[in-house]
Amino acid sequence: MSQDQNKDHKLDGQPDPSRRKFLNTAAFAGLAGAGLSVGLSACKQEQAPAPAAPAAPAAAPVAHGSANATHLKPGELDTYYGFWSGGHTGDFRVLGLPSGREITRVPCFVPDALTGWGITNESKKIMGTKPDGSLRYTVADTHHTHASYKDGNYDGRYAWINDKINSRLARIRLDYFTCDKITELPNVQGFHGIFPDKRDPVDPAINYTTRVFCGSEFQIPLPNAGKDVNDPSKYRSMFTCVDAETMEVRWQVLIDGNCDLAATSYDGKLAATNQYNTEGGVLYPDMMSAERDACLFFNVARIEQAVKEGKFKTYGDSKVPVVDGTRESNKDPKTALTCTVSVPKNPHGVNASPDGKYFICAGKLSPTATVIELAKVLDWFEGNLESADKAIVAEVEIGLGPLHTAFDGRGNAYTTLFLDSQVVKWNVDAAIKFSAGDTAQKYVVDRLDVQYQPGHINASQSETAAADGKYLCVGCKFSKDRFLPVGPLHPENEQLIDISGEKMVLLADHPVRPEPHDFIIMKRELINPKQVYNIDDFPLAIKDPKDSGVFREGKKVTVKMYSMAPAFSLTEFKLKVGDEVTLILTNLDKVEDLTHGFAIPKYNVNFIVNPQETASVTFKVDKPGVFWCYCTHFCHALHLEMRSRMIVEA
Ligand SMILES: [Cu+2]
Repeated sequence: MSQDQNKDHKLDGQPDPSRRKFLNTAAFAGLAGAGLSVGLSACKQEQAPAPAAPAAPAAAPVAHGSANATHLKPGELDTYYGFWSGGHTGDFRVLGLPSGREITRVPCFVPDALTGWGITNESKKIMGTKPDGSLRYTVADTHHTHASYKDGNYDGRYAWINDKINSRLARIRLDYFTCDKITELPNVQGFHGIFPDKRDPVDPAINYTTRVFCGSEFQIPLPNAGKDVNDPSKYRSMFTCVDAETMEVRWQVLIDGNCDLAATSYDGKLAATNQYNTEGGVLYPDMMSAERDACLFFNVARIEQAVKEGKFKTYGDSKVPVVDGTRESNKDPKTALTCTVSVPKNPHGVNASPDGKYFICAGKLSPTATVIELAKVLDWFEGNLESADKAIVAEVEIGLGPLHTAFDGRGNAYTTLFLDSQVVKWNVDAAIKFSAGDTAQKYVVDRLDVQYQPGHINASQSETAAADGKYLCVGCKFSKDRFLPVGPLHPENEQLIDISGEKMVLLADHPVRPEPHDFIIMKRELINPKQVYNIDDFPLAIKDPKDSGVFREGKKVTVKMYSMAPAFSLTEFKLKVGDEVTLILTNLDKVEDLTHGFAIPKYNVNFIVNPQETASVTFKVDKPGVFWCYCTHFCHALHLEMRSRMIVEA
């Protein structure tokens, strides 16, 4: 273990130097019940204000660290998209950066009152329903979002986001910014990290994302059907591969320990997850008993070959092939599907450096970052490295509670320090030289206080071959005094930092409803959204005005309508109590930004149709009377007059 060589960077109020060593089980167990008291007290020691951003001279071009950097004049557009997870709200947030303005939210896992997500038949089909047609789930916990790659950079096709509660993966089409598929992973609980592959592990012609890897944190009995519930030694977790196009689960790997975050190599050959509970503990102290946990690597090509050769099992009702990635079965490197590289105590976060050479794991309960050289991991799989831990090329102290790492493309890494309430900028090459014995290397370049207790971090284009080192965002878990008080529930604080110079400069705070977890930031020119739908993409579309009308087959009624500002095609439609109605609405307007809504009072119906979009709802007619259906989305000077009478006869 190396020593912290940056003594001048140490903060005041560190009475006990040993505190900067491992937080042992006892120390951390003392926190149980006290919540995050260590984190908060660490923060109190460090209330020194962040360095103020120097004011930019009037009318000068925006300089490094300028407060003006985040201010856009009216009508100016941001230069980056930020894709954020919505946390408990179960959606996908789209921000513009550097302004930090929230532009939209894409509903995925949880119903949304604006768009009618979870109300329309089309969205319910994607979300999944019970036999009675009601939604299977109405809660979610989104954590991680990542986007598809081509040639090592984002290609603007898809983004993915996970739901930890119900182990679901949603895909967002980045042409329309809509969720088009949701997959529930079998055999796992606590689905946490995701990462798309960056190219095919075998076929050099496939230089874009074809798979999404998913880690699962919670070990469970397999199959999880009521047996072995009192025998934690039988609890296991799996690493899952989902097909990026079909969104079907391709395969799973049974492993020792658990999965946390995920990362993929630029050559497509390796995926990895950091593991914080290699002990397989069920109780809190058990999960922290080992001094070292791991970064577990998956040899993707070998796993797929094993699946092809039928070397797999299935569990319970699931048909997904599960290969054996446990340590016991993978001792011979030349045939191993997995490779375990040890990492100090309960690591959190594994991130791929933009030069493609390293994965970096942060220690969480150890004040260290571990740098693993991927070429050496591949050497191990070839039988040319005497032990997997020889792939570790640096393990350096960077501060207390390191969690996640971002990159600037200039050889520097930026790691959040949860307990220190800081971001530390450190140089990867210097850290490697330091670990190799050159103790004159000053690998820590800068430290910046953040407000407060940072978790996720990401920089513009960070985990791409085009990392540009302009902006860094930090998701602070606590905001405390940074915003107007709004009662007991505090927003979180998303902070924007300028990293274009040697020193980091804090530019802006943004409140956000809890809790966003992870995010990515990409150049705006990589995304090409469409403004108007293609009417042919909707099988139910009412393309010809004369197809509008009420069509009855016994008690089943189909109401076909179209909208064209400022009118619906039917000024009224008649139904009878007891009917089962499917109402289909096509928006025939082709004008950009001309969206209509459709609400039915007392029937719990409201949804929108964007230009050239079709949506439908199905409901039982159970209340007689007159119901004024109206357009809920402002569309025209006569928007208030845009109505249709639903007349229900008893
Ligand atoms: Cu309207």
